[in-house]
Amino acid sequence: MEVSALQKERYNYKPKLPADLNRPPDRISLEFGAPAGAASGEGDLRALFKHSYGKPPVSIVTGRNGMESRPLTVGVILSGGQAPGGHNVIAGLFDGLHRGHPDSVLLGFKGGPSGFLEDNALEITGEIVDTYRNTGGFDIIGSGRTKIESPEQFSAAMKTARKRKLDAVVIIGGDDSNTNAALLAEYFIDRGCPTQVIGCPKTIDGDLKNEYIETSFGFDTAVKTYSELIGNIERDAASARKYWHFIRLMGRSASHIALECALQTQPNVCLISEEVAAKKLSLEDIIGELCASVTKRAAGGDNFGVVLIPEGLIEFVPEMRKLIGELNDLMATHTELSESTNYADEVRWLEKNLSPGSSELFKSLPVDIGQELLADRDPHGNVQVSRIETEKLLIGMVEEKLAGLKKSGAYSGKFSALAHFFGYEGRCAFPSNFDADYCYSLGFTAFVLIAAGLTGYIASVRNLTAPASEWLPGGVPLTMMMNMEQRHGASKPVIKKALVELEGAPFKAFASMREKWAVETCFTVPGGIQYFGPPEVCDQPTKTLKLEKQA
Ligand code: FBP
Repeated sequence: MEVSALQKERYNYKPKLPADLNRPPDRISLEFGAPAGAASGEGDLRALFKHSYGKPPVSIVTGRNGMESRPLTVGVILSGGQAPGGHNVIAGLFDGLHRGHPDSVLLGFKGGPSGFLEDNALEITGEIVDTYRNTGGFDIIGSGRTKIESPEQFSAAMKTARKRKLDAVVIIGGDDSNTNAALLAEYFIDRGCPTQVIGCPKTIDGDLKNEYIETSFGFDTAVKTYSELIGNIERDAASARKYWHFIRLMGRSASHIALECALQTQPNVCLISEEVAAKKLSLEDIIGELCASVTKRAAGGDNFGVVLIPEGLIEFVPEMRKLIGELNDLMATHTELSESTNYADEVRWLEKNLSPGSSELFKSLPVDIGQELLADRDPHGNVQVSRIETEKLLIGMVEEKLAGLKKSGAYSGKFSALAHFFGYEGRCAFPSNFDADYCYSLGFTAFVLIAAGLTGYIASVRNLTAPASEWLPGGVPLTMMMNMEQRHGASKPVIKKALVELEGAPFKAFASMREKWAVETCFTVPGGIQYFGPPEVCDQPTKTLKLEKQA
């Protein structure tokens, strides 16, 4: 890849580290908390994680540790969707390992967990790391969505770990990948394999967070990138005064991205999937809310506006959830449906096999949406929501309802809508200073946890609304963040996804303003991420994080 002027400057950016990490390795020490269990499912988890359950959380503090410095061989895996800052986790890990001992080796497994199973690795040298510092993307080694599930896969993972004589492997991923990290750590201990396993919290969706993980990395940069684009569209909308922009935003399940973007840009409407599910709102209810904003604004002469839609919305609308669930089951069990390429045949077949309510709903959907709902499933058998153009579905339904209102004389405005989807645009942006610093600190923290001999832990850095020097690094046993959930008919240990809390401060802040935003033009234009300049502009965390910490 060609190197831009900004990239050259970013190579020289020195990520800020918490004071407790910014010391010679023999002055970095660990303080252990009280051994702790999971919030729920303790009995099952204790049985599944015989060796790794009930360990204490640790804080990294300043102090003599008396640890002998020795060269370490560590593997690293990037797992799942790209998130800005992944390269800095690797840079922090690399620098930590080399501060610990200059002969340490870092191996990057290529293309995600499959690279680990197939022992496809690259030695990450200083020269390589230097060309990726503070850059977006995961291209240093690539990523993938393979899950380590079967006994054969666990055994292949152990074979690589033993062959490469790995002291540790760091898995950088979301809730599923970190669940995998916990299972792998337990498996290795059980089989006497000395490789430690450490997780790192990644996902732009922001849904890997809890008491110990304040935010997942990548969320900060992604929401700021989308907010810049939304703000620009808002200004265009207010200038042209002729379009309604319907903007769908990534976020597989949770609506954190849409909510943060709404707090940053103050659109006319932002739908929140978790609220739709809690209030059991139907598609008709949602269209009612959208039309109320359109008609009220039109009455004041404003035939323009901006609507934000979380990509997971479709699965949170009760009747759509039921339809998608039935489609998932039918596609998993009937090859005539999953392998068919003729849409008319599929519709005829579905008419006979869906429940009456779902069949009616399916028939009422535009052909494009029907086809998207029948597209290939992800490796877990779920519909790929990033491929469903919910924004177009909503525009079509709003147009229909407005036509009815026009006939009855209740509306006389003009409605011309444009559809957008922002997702991939934000996943590989240059990490904001926050993500650059946070990720580097996470990587360095992972090194300290490895040097201390821990396994089955996730790197955690807290106190993130304070200046980076006051951040608090540490480690949390992965099993502490787990519970048991029904997945594909079986009870499985998983790290709980953090959805938007309707009682949480970010949602309440939004809910207190949205009636005004729906009618008036209150747009705010945040502008692009600033990498150089005063800290008030360059180093601010998200509004979500600030509101959550204030609460
Ligand atoms: P992760 O949870 O793996 O971080 O990925 C999140 C995400 O960006 C979602 O927002 C989106 O639905 C999905 O990945 C898209 O996946 P893909 O990259 O496979 O198209």
